[in-house]
Amino acid sequence: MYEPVGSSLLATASVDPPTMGVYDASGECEGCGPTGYRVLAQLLPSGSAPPTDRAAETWTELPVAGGGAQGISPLGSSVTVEIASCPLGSYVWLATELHFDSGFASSVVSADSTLIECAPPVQEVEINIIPRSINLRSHGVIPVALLGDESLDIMDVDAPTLRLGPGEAAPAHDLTDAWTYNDHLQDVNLDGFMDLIAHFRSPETGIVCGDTEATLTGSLLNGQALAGTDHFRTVACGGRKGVRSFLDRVQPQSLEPGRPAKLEKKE
Ligand SMILES: [Ca+2]
Repeated sequence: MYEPVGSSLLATASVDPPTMGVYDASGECEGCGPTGYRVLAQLLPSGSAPPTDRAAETWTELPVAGGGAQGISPLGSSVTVEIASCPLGSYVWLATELHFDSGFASSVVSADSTLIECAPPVQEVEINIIPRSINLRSHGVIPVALLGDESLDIMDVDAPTLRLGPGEAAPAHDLTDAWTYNDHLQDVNLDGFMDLIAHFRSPETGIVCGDTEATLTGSLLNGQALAGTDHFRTVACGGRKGVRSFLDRVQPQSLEPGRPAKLEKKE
């Protein structure tokens, strides 16, 4: 029903066209239904019951792309509601307010059309992939420093959620253990803000020869996502050994131990 787009959320609400009435000779409409509608949105804390306040005037009008809250949309059409930001854990309720020739209805006619959980935007963080050159043939660990600063208290990071690279490698060490975690804290750039150094097994990161950057993702203890990217270069990738290493990765593994996988020849 919704999809996050950057830091905004989109939702769609629509109203089915009612049976229209009949205009008489004087232009008066007998039994005419509403001619349009607009959508209003309200933010409520997570777990709240549906809004009971059905007075449209008291609802916050969040920006609605396509004119929903700003104008009248024809019945049967869809309206996209764009919420630029909302507090963590809050919900957005959409309400439909019908429009008649004489103006908007005095109250919200539908207050439970769509329920959307708000997701906070991803917090950009600064990371430092410590080896500037990565030798993928070494199959070692890649230490990555997540740098704390004015906007990131490193203690707010949910360290076990950190993942590196397209393979989303998890930390090689058990950062849920308090002693292990403390061993990984260090102010690596001597700026007075504590940093966290996590290690990732290079084969698990999905980093391959020729890659020049990798992204560290994870979340804060409050659930907000974080992400940071750093650059490096891969070494020992050229020559026959490099090609061999590449083929080792792309060839399927044999299902039977001890027997190498073979590519089937087409007849
Ligand atoms: Ca630091």
